[in-house]
Amino acid sequence: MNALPFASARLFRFSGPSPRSRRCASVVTTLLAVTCWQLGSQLASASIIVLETQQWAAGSGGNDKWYQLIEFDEGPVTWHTARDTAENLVHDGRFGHLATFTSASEWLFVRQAVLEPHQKAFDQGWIGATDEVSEGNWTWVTGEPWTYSAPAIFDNHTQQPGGGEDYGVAWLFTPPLKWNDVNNLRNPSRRAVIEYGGAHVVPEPSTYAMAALALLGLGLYGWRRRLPSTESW
Ligand SMILES: [Ca+2]
Ligand SMILES: [Ca+2]
Repeated sequence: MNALPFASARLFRFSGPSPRSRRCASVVTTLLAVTCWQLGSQLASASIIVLETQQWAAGSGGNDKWYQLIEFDEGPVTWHTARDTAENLVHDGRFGHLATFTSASEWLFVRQAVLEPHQKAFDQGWIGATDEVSEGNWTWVTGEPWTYSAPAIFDNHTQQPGGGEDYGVAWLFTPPLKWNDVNNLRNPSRRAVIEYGGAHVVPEPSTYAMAALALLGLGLYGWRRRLPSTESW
């Protein structure tokens, strides 16, 4: 038998309780804390830029939901990519979806508070409207009834190269802003309008990171407490 296992055991025994190992444990704790914090931030921000976030407060006659205008870092995307991205975003503990407007007051709030501050010529943002299943029968991604459509200037062109115009955008031209129908592939959009509604469903990703950090900290604290103190040597 070679003596390496014994030597390793002795090395561990003597290096554990030294002041140096305690400093190392502190450094490791700090590095892991920073890593967890950064991971949480990255998960929360993904590959989008948030241009505006506003809550339609109940105190102002709203529904307490949050609305965002986002921009994709890497350029225009299809409606389906925007839809899937929206459904993986979380804000205030609520999942997102492409925004739906079922009343004049909801659209007025989002138009004025979220979109008009970022209006831009020849720009547009995906919203949660589509007639991809049945031409001319517009629906919301959430399944809410199509009860309000006054801002829509849909003409349902079907002769465009690459198929028809089956996906809704908020036209970010000069006010009053409208909803237009565009072709998914020919007119991809760099922006999207997100709505965070309903009950709180999941913690923020950063909350998971903070919980992991807390557990890690407790584990390291327990490990350090189990080490013999320097004074006993
Ligand atoms: Ca809505
Ligand atoms: Ca259409």
